[in-house]
Amino acid sequence: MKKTALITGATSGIGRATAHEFAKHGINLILCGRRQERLDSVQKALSKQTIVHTLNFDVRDRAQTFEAIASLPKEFQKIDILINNAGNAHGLDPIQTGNLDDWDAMMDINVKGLLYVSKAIIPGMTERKSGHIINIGSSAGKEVYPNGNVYCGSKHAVLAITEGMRIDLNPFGIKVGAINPGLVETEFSEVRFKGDAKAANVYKGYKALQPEDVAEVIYFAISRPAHVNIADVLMFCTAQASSTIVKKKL
Ligand code: NDP
Ligand code: 8X3
Repeated sequence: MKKTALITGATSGIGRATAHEFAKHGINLILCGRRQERLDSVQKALSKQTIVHTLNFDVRDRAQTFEAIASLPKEFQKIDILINNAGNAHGLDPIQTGNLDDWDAMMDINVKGLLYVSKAIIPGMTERKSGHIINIGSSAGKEVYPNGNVYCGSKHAVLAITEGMRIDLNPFGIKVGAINPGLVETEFSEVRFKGDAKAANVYKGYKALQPEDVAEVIYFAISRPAHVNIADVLMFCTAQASSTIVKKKL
């Protein structure tokens, strides 16, 4: 029987690549994001391979999130796989000069948004006593780097929440895991630097992970046999050794 996956942040980067990877394997898709034209174009591209439904909502908005998920047509209501991917860094500033709006965005999207989406979907999984949740953390959730303060805090929170989910959902046979990439070449740095030209330099001089590399690992995790749960993965591009050590070809 075909499975259904809901992917947040499916309009770009890792989420969009995961949608493509899942479509290749015939998984039914619920794709989420705020940019409707992007949702439409991903839906159009993947509809030849699988059935796709899109949901436009801001994960920061609790009511919108619950309403969107409650609005799913019958054939999409049984969600087998949840990929909590929506998120970004906003700013890269020392704690003493950090911007409060950036801090709110990171905690509200990366942490509270993930919780709202999970809260809307987990009851169906516990009722059916099956399901699989993958939270997209980060190497920043394992290692704090200079000026990363609040983003790193949000991703450490994602890891703690992942572990908590795995413990609490264990009696229901629900799998929970985190995939934690290092530098991935997506729109992430454009968002972090708010369109500033320095975003273009982040992935220069070495080959960063590509979103498809992460999508393949996510698919690996969700395609293991029933008794296997990939609990935690840290993945870097070969040039990266830690959050602060990247071998550039200069
Ligand atoms: P992108 O900027 O390319 O994609 C971010 C996605 O999140 C977009 O689809 C965006 O959709 C969605 N999103 C952002 N804010 C909201 C919101 N308020 N409500 C709903 N959706 C939202 O970045 P990545 O693909 O790189 O990031 C995906 C995840 O991977 C994030 O959690 C990030 O922290 C994590 N990550 C990224 C790494 C990297 O180096 N790129 C490394 C490690 C982890 P839309 O704007 O349409 O709403
Ligand atoms: C994204 C990777 O190193 O910019 O989570 O924090 S990093």
